[in-house]
Amino acid sequence: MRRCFELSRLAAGSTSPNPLVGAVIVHQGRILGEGWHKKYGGAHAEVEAFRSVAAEDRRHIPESTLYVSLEPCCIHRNTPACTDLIRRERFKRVVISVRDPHPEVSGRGIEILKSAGIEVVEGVLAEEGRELIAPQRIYYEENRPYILLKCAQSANGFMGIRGRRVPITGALSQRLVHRWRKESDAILTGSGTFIVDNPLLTNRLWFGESPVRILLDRRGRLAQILPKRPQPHSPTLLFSSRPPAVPLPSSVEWLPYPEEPHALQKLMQELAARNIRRLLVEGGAEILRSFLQAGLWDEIRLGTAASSLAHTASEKELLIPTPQLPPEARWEQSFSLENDRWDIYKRKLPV
Ligand code: AOF
Ligand code: ZN
Repeated sequence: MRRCFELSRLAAGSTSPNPLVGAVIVHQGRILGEGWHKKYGGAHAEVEAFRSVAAEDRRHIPESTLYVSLEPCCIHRNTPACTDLIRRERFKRVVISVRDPHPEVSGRGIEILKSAGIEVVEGVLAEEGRELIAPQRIYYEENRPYILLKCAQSANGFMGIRGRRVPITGALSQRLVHRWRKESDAILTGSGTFIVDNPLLTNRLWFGESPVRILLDRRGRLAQILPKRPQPHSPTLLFSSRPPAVPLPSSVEWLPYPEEPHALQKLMQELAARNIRRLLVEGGAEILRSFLQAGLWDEIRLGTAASSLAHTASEKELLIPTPQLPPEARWEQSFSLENDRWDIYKRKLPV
């Protein structure tokens, strides 16, 4: 099952709105085939694993176990139902980590296999399996994307200096963040950060694609600025309180910033409707605070540099302190990268 998880993650960032899924076919302790769902619309993990089995090994399948990180699907959408393949090839046993949260599949896939006389085991490494499909679970349960807050701070706990672009973490951390961008469906930032840092918000330092860009512009300042700056090709959603007075670049779509107390929730629903399942929030402090206050977060990745932020006496007033971590933040792991330390916190998922 661990191998299934490992395989599934090779497609991080490419399967949305579908989950990451990995599958392994085992016969008498020998792996006959492996596969994972590589891209949305493409073959499912079970099919990929089946196709990878050598012709001379096919005869062993009725005596083999299929390990799969997610309950096999029983609906024909982009691809035929995996339960059909499993029954047709007469697998002996199917070992599953977790049920598919898709309401048309959940539990039905397992029932279909069992009624065909196939032995089914579920719940293997279920905690990790659940974690893998957290974006899909959150979509069905809360109608929003999985929200990952990224934050970089100096050793003395500041994210920067108001109005100035200050690098905090190092080059390797930057590359890692680009990897996280690739693994996300969308990346979100606020107008303050956009104006001061002028970030491209694309993935340039890791293989793979760039996410959709989302700009939150509560004060309606960005429509004027966007056409003056070279824009990347990645599609951009500009949520702004004011309709643009000037033509926007063709890659930019304007959407109204809802004027209501639960604006951020509304916005997350809009993203969910657009098939965004993993959202990376890259500050600034004000945006991070809004997400934290609204309880709209699942994971926090906090990078801390080894050095303190140097500033002049007059800049002291302008230092931006890191928002406080919420009490529900549960530390999960830490690692070092050059001179930076990264701490990963998660909000415990309801079981
Ligand atoms: C599996 N194995 O590898 C994946 C599954 O037709 P689609 O590709 O849009 O898939 C729709 C359903 O399949 C949906 O329930 C989704 O959760 C599940 N994904 N299922 O058996 C896989 N990716
Ligand atoms: Zn399937």
